Amino acid sequence: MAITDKKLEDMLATYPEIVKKNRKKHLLIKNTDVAGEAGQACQQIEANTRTIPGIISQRGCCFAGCKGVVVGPIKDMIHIVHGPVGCAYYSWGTRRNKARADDTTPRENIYSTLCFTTDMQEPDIVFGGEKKLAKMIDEVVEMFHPRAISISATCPIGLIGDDIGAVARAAQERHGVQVLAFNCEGYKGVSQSAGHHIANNNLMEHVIGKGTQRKPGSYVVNLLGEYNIGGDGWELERILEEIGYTVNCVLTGDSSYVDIRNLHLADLNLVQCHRSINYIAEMMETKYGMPWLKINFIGVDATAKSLREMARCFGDEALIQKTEEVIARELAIVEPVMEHYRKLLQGKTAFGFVGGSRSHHYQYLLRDLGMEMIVAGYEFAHRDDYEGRQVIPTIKSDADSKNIPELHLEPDKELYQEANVYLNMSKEQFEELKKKVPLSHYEGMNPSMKEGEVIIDDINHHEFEKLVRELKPDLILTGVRDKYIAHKLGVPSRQLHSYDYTGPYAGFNGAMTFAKEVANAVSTPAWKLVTAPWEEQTTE
Ligand code: CFM
Repeated sequence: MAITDKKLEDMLATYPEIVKKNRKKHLLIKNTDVAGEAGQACQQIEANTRTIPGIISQRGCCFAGCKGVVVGPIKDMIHIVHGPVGCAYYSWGTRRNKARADDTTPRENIYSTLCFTTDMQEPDIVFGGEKKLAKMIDEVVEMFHPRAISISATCPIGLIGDDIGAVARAAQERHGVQVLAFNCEGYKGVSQSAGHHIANNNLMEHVIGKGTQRKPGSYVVNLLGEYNIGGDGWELERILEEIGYTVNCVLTGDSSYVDIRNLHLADLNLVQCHRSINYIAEMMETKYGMPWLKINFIGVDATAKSLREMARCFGDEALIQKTEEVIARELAIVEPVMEHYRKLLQGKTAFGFVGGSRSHHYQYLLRDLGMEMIVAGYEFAHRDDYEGRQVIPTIKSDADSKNIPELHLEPDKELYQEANVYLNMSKEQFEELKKKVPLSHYEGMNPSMKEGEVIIDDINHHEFEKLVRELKPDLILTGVRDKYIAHKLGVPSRQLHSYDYTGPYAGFNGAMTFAKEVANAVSTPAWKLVTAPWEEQTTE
């Protein structure tokens, strides 16, 4: 069932004029005939701008994006949250970035990433928290001997002006352990996306490129923007290693500080989540010349396609052959399972409102099951995640985006190599390759959606409810908070940040898990027993 412009107008009708005008720009019905301004390939959408105060959105803060998403999973560091304990609560147990026990450090008995907070109290806010922070660093060094330490600042730290950079430098000198200071106060930027950028900058400037150990192997790759939620990264490592790749480092799912230092000692960067990590991919291309390839390992066909594109990058016949062998062997197992669930799910519809990449990636997995995501949106993505990277130069920066520093890097005098050298081919071959595979490019969500489907940025509860009522999807791929709204409206959901504590969903094994869980969710009769609010109402 398609939606009309009129219905979307009705949905916005309840807003005051100024809000209506704003929200209209975050919303479109896919129509290939209407390209964006200035001859762009697809319709323009507004994104990465402030949520209107008073509207409940699904976004997080800058601190969440820096500490919670990018830095927090690095397992051989100690992560210090400099702020009140309430902020630090958000550091524990909220995101399922799984990690194997790290038994190569002196802290071999620790089986989890470690995070502490300075627990800023009122006197610390009044008189400053720098001494408290310095003392905490001394204590964690003595007790845990971490390889490195991160300090992430939460809102009050920026407000009172603690100089966490100076504390970090002094501690680094005292202990000979690298201490990274992240000025990722929650209020910076408009969402967690600002925190991704701050984390990317700091890792790029102070960690990446400092190591000297290249792992053995002819095809050494980094997997960027993969956070090992529910073990996704492990499933991908399984497949990649079987084909013959060496996975140098996964950024940052189950990653270690040591591996991140050696990130530049690989042949190719693979980018799974473009939103959170495209800065590092691009900066490494500038500084080291390392090529990057946008891949998507969510979905059976998408995974096979990405593996084939990777093999093409190396252009090695043996690798191409081995890739085909592994794909064939995996498909023999996966396809019958998918076929079984496809019978239950064919023709069903879904909505997807997740973060900054999953609402696109999961469209492929749903299509493997005969399902279609008819309404899709991101919480905090930028226009390039919707429209493709080519729009980046046209995105107007505003006061919020200017708040986040851009690093201006030069090619490294010793380590820079041409991209074709990384991939062991002539320049001509490399130019040919670029025409065939998405090197240094991401096409965004819009091109993969079908005519008449809805794209909506930073959706709120009112719009969510209206769209559900109008289009009655069979499934909603949700965030942490809107999951329960879906349920109250009588629609099953899968929560795509933590996978409702199952997983993995990536790769071939992940697709089977997802298929089973979606089939279970959609076919349970319980949803028919829920009375949606509008079913109780006789008038609006
Ligand atoms: Fe990237 Fe992520 Fe996502 Fe993201 Fe996130 Fe996440 Fe996400 Mo939750 S890094 S943008 S900030 S894929 S934590 S692992 S699930 S919102 S869609």
